Amino acid sequence: MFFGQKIHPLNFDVPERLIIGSETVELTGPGVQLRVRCADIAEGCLRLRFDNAAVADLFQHSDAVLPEGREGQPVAAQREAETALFAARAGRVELGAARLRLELAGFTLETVAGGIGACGPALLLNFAIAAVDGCYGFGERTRRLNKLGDSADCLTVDVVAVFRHTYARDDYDPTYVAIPWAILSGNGRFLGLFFDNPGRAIMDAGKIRPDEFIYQSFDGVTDLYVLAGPSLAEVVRRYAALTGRGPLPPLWALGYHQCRWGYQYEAEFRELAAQFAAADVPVSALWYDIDYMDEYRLFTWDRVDFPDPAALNRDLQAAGIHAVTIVDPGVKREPGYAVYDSGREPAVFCQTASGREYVGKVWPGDTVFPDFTRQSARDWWADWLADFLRENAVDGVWLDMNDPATGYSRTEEMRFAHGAIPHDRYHNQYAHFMARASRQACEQLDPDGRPFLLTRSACAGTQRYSAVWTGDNASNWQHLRMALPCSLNLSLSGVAFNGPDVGGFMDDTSAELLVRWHQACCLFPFFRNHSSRHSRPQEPWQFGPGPLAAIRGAIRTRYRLLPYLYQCFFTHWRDGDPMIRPLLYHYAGPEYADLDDQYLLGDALLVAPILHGDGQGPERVRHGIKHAQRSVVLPPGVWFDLNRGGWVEGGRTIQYAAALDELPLFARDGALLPYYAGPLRNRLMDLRAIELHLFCRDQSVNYDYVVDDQTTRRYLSGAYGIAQITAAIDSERLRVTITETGDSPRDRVTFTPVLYGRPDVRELELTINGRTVIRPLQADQREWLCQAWPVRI
Ligand code: MIG
Repeated sequence: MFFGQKIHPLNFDVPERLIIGSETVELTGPGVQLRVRCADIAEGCLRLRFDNAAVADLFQHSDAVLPEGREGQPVAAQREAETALFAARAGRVELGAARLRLELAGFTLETVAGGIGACGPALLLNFAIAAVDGCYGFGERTRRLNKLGDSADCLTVDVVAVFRHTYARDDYDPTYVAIPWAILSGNGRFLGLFFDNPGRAIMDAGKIRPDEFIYQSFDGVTDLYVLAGPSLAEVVRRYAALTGRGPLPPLWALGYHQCRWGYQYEAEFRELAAQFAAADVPVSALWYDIDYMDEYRLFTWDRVDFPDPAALNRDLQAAGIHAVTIVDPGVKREPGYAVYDSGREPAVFCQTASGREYVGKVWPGDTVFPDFTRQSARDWWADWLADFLRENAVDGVWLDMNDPATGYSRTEEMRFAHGAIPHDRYHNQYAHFMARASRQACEQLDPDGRPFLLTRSACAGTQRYSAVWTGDNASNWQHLRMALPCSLNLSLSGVAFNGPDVGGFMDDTSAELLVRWHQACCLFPFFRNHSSRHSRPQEPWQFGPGPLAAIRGAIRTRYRLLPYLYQCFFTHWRDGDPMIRPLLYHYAGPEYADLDDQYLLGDALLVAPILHGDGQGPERVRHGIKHAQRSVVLPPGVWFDLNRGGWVEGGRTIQYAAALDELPLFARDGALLPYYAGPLRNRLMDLRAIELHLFCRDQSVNYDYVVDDQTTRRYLSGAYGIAQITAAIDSERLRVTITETGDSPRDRVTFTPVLYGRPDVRELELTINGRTVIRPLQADQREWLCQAWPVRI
């Protein structure tokens, strides 16, 4: 088997007969015996379960769906001529012997003739998609946002190990993350298909056969969850409700992170902190890659290079910098090494079919792998990890190599539950259970705190435990451009908290690429500069003062907007909306179907970064300075150009030229952007003084600003308040009201309005929690900006 190979639809046996029971429909024929059941799961969500008689390992589902979504209410099958009909609450399902028709929220999807089949334990579902005009989701993918004409192999792999010679291109498949989730669009409506099967599966959206969407699992039971729209937001929110929304991280995790494979000595970390201070660039965390360990032994430090890691980390913390360490799953197989010894007796490691410890070959040499699928192994891991974090004052956990990477040892021989369960069932979920065990460690350590974890591999549902970065990219423009659709589709696939290695991991970056990468991703949920030890160093100051100033500008933009990023994260946790969104999340029209070189943060901020280098695309010389030019699709309405100042008419495509230190950024009329306005000092920032930037030309503003403690888990039980903010212009007067409700002390945050309005507005009427003041507004010389007004009243 090599990648790119598929099962040919012609090799599938197609059922010929339909036997309708009360809750079960059997589809049978030569070589095929399938059983289909339907259940109501939640509002707008139904499930079809496909049991295949040829499947030996009858596992029901992966760990993707939250426990409350796993049972559901069986829907009775009714006979209607030659068809079984399931009238589920979410929609209508018609099942023929080899035909399936779904109708949910006005979206109809039907298989091609003979579109249900089996080939031994493999299942085939083949839908006609001639009327479908877009396909999104697919988890972490290369290439473009719209997956029509593309396909996805849902198998987690260590990309660079597998695609050693081609990783720097934009077309590898599979990736580190496997999420068999597709969102189809047609006629302005959307429908979601989540094929919950823990094993490998392929989705092909018209690549091998135009106008056909083919799903094929290789084994096991497939639970097809069908999620209704009609809007994209509804589909995405339902998926998030089904598989879990990302919990809030600590605020510092939303800051800027600096990492590099190669940082190796205590002095280097102290030097880095000093360099960030000297460069006047805030940084929230420094990361320890594998070289901190004693010969790659988990939960150890090289005591020559790091004599006292706890003291070092505490010193960093005093400067507002957090410490994150890499943690690989592989444990060095070395009798006498305490971690290995302690796992042998309770047999926490994966075994082969005959019960030997499964041995891989990774960084520490011969390596064994905890069987995270078992609670006892998770407990063992959580104890070790919690002790390690506590003893060394480590704040965050970085989970790598959990695809799982086993080096030259055949991965398939690794089995679970003392060798009883074959590899396939948990391959894609290995990282998921590792993340679950690691989160357990963090919660053990600090039951009321918010852990921060980052993982490379993931499957559906992993967002409940960890953020995801998109793995080893390369320092080239193609990979920068790809970072947008990749993170956007991952965002549409439940993993809101994600981002790439900024600057590129493999190969040498350049000054221009590094700057543009920082600009493109400075408003991504996760923002970390990371590079390989074999590449040219790429900390913000490595290319001299000009590029440093541009990078500093991008990083500052992020810190200024930290309150907005935090609000977007809160919205994700509460409602399931991703933080970054393709424009089609909010705007309908063919011009958005493929648009993936610009994105929205929340529903208010449009980011259109420069994604090409000198000489690669349009450019313009202004005031003697070279500007890279790009087109920006501005949706209808008026937009405020935050880079240059001034309102721009939307509903059209404009050309925008940006110098190296410019990032095209637009706020929509009617938006509110909460800004941090104090000094930027790593994580030592007080978010209780907030500027409310009100974009109010023709539209009024309506915004819920969430107030909580930003550090504990009390928000989970509703301990947060909401400041309801409205702003409207009434002839010469701007009327702003702020009313705090909910479970949080009032008047804890000071809000200062800043109006981006019209020059004829002369007066501010401000009401905070019932108290009103009226003050004259002094217009700035710039006609659109009115003076900020301190508002503690
Ligand atoms: O075999 O720990 O994706 O971020 O720097 C390489 C060293 C192992 C792969 C990760 C990368 C990390 C690197 N790791």
